[in-house]
Formats: sequence, C-alpha cells, structure tokens
Amino acid sequence: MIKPDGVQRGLVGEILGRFEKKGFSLKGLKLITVDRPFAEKHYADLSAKPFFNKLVEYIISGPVVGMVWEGKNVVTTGRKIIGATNPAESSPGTIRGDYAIDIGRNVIHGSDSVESARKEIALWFPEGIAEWKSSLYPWINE
Ligand code: YYY
Ligand code: MG
Repeated sequence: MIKPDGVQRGLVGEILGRFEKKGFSLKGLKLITVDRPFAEKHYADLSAKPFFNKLVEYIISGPVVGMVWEGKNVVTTGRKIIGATNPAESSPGTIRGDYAIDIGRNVIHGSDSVESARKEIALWFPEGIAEWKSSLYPWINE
C-alpha cells in the first residue's frame, strides 16, 4: 500500500514501476481513502504500540494506493524492494532508502508474510482481485 505521503509526493508511478519492472504481476490496484476503523484493523497487530495512534492518523490523512502483486517469493522480495522500516536504515536503491527520511513517513507498506498478505488482500479487496496471467510469464520465470 502506497501511504498518503507517497501519493501526495507523486511517487505512485515510480513505485508501481519498480514492482512491474522486477517482473511481478499486478493483480489489484485502487486509490482509496480509508477511515479510522479500517486503518485500525489493518494495523491491529500494532495496537499496543506507543506509535499506534500517530500511525493511524497518518494512514487516514489522505488517499492511499492499495496494490496486490503476484510472483515467486513476492512477499520476501517485495520487502527487500521496500527496504527497512526506518528509512535511516534502508539501503539506497530501496523505495524507503531512496524516498524517505522519517519512520513516520516511510511512503509504503508491504505485507510481512504470506499469511498477513492473504488477510490484507481480503481486507483491502473484498470485491476480489484480477484473474490473469501475463504473457511474459515464461520470459521472467524458468
Ligand atoms: O512492516 P513495516 O511497515 O516495515 O513496519 P512495522 O513494524 O509493521 O510498523 C508499521 C509502521 O509503523 C511502520 O511502517 C512505520 C510505523 N512505525 C513507527 O512509526 N515507529 C516505530 N518505532 C515503528 C513503526
Ligand atoms: Mg509491518
């Protein structure tokens, strides 16, 4: 999910391009402003953290872009493309390493496991996601 700062800063195309050019397939995409109960549900695992309220305020502060990407090891590799949680520790070349400074404005969320990806897809895309297979599949996967 591209967070409100990523949308406001015009980073949507750049971020989509990084996942797309890597070879992952786009299966879901939408611009949406989420409300507080939705954001609290998305970050329910962090509800006891001291930064929880600020995090929720940030996520509801403007439209975000929900995305679903498919491909081999997409969760693990996607987290690498995104970079470390704190942009001060994210390597250059990662999204957060290239475009963020503060942990509270780190541009993008990525699911941290296949299990949480499944949960998050169900939360963000209750209408379902696209069924398609790229004709480039055999050129990207052996
Ligand atoms: O999965 P990831 O986004 O990299 O980090 P999480 O530990 O799940 O925390 C979610 C979100 O919370 C993080 O992207 C920034 C924010 N946050 C914070 O503001 N302060 C912290 N000390 C830790 C996380
Ligand atoms: Mg997380």
